[in-house]
Amino acid sequence: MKTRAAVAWRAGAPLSIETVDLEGPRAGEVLVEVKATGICHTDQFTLSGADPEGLFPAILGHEGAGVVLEVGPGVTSVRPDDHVIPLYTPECRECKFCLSRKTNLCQRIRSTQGRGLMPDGTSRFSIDGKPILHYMGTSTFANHIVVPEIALAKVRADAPFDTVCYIGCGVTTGVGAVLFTAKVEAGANVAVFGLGGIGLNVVQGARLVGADKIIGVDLNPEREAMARQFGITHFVNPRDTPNVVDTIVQLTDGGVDFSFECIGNTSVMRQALECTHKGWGRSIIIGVAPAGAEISTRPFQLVTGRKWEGSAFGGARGRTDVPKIVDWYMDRKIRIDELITHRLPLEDINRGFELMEKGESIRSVVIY
Ligand code: NAD
Ligand code: AHE
Ligand code: ZN
Repeated sequence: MKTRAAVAWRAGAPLSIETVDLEGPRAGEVLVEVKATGICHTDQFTLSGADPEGLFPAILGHEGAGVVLEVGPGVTSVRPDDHVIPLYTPECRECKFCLSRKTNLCQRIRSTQGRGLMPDGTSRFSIDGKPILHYMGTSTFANHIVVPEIALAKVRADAPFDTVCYIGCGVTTGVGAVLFTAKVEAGANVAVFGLGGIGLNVVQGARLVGADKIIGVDLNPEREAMARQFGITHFVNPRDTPNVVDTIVQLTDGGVDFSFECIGNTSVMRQALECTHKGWGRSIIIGVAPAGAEISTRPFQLVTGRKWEGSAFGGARGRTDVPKIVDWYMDRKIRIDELITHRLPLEDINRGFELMEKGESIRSVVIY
């Protein structure tokens, strides 16, 4: 079939709207009509050329929601008309990683996914017979996609596509990092570095579990008002204080119990670790740093009991946890609507990237 997609021909160039050929689903695969997709900072990171795994030409996008149109042979867990969220972290429930119960990082299709290919080593997208690569196993900047069955969470049909698409990455990453990775307890003090599309979801996760102080840190003063609505109790702008770490340590009688880095800046990652409490502080890295970047701190920070950790897709097991997160949104336990600041047609997708780069949006969503 033919579909419309925003194609990334090369790093650093704007996306180009094209008519693309899409082959139908093979065994274990599913054809999905994408109804809406968010634009995440990771899409911008890959498009910029800073991602070591970034391959071109490709169809980016990994924060979508849509409807199943057709299933390939052997598919049993979804059927046509089901509403689904594509998962860049699949859940096969059979690999060593899934069975360990220690991680959400299912590795069943990771190697082909990282090469922009379907599990059989081929692409379903092409233009004039020339293959176009998939991205993160999802490619939600295409109106129609083919994905493996294990990379689809089936969600309730009354949930609106233009908001729950955000659960495909940002919401789950932020809320999940608090609930599933850090398991923040009620009464804990928390610092969140970066109050964008991910950080604000960390903030609302911290509020959900009953954190005490929630300190938001951002260079953009415009972020404070929205972050207060979502639960921060204190706002720190690094431009207004000589030492962010000291400021947070003083606010919390020795440091926070948990911190989250939601930027991808290795200097900030160090601050995030060092503002946690001696003896037990835990700092969770969520931000994605550019190729070749390294983190550093005095080992003494770890000797004295702080822990440096990371979280991908919020530690969520997609097929199991994503439908529950959709329920939390529908039951108004978490908020999404206010975070979707812009809605755009596919033709204007580059504007969504500009808004993010200028710090004018939290999430832009493309509606097909
Ligand atoms: P965003 O652009 O919406 O937000 C980033 C925020 O950080 C902005 O508000 C910006 O003003 C602030 N900021 C930038 N530099 C700063 C600094 N030095 N000090 C304080 N604040 C600063 O981006 P996002 O969509 O929220 O993504 C954040 C990061 O998380 C990105 O690196 C993205 O790739 C990554 N990410 C990781 C995962 C994961 O699973 N680990 C999932 C999604 C996104
Ligand atoms: N390709 C980058 C790594 C990018 C990365 O860490 N991606 C996160 C999701 S970001 C979503 O917005 C992730 O899930 N990582 C786990 C994985 O297996 O990729 C690089 O540095 O090579
Ligand atoms: Zn993302």
